Amino acid sequence: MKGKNSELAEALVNLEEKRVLEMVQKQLNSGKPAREILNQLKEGMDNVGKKYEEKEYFLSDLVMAAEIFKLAMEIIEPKLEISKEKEKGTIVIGTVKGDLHDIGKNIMVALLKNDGFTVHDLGTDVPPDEFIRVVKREKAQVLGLSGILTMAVEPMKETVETLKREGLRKEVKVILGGLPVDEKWKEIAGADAFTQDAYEGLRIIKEFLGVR
Ligand code: B12
Repeated sequence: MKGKNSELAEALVNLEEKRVLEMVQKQLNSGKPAREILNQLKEGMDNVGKKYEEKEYFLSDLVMAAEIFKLAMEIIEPKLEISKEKEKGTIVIGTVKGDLHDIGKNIMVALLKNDGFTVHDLGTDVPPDEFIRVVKREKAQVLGLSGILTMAVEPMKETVETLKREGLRKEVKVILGGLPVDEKWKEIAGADAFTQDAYEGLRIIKEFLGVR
């Protein structure tokens, strides 16, 4: 298992677009669950990030890796299990102000939609007021805030504060997602939950809404 895992991750780290896409297709054809394939790609992305941190890779390499990840997602997304049930609940989601990373958020959106939730994806660099405007308009039960940069904790906090000011905090559950989020971020931002994993995010959101 490990060997195969790292082979796909390795191909992404080496920015071998054709190989990555072929391997994703092959694994899907052989019946491997989308979740396992996504985990391998995420492992590759983490290693790309490390190489960038160690100055072995440049920004252009990050962009390239992100591009390959997106193409792989296009192959995987139609194969995600589609729920027959609809109207499980309404979620507003986006990447917070100042942060342009959206690969992880897009995975979360894909999983939620495939599970039958109504999702309003506001994209990246979303100001607090915009989140709250759409939460109100759509009468959303859950607000999902994504942030990958360390500075994202501040706009997350600001967004929850805006929600409070508008008197909506009690009705709307807030979940944080992204690479740096942890218990401490949850406390600072005043959120209800956090996760670094989209499948766990799906489980938590279902728990919030009391659906299966
Ligand atoms: C790809 C990438 C980019 C791409 C982004 C492309 C895109 N469309 O997203 C590009 C090249 C544009 C980019 C730009 C930058 N990046 Co960048 N990037 C990365 C990289 C390599 C991978 C991020 C990623 O996509 N991971 C894969 C996804 C699947 O994982 P994930 O985001 O954690 O998501 C999972 C969960 O967290 C969860 N999840 C995510 N969102 C949500 C939301 C909810 C509600 C829930 C429940 C769950 C959930 O589900 C996902 C699946 O399980 C990371 C390194 C790393 N190790 O992560 C650096 C990294 C995040 N980048 C970094 C930096 C510094 C930058 C730049 C400032 C570089 C520059 N000098 O310009 C800019 C910032 C631009 C900005 N203002 O945002 C740093 C951040 C440092 C810090 N401490 O803040 C990192 C850590 C690299 C590093 N080690 O130095 N980057």
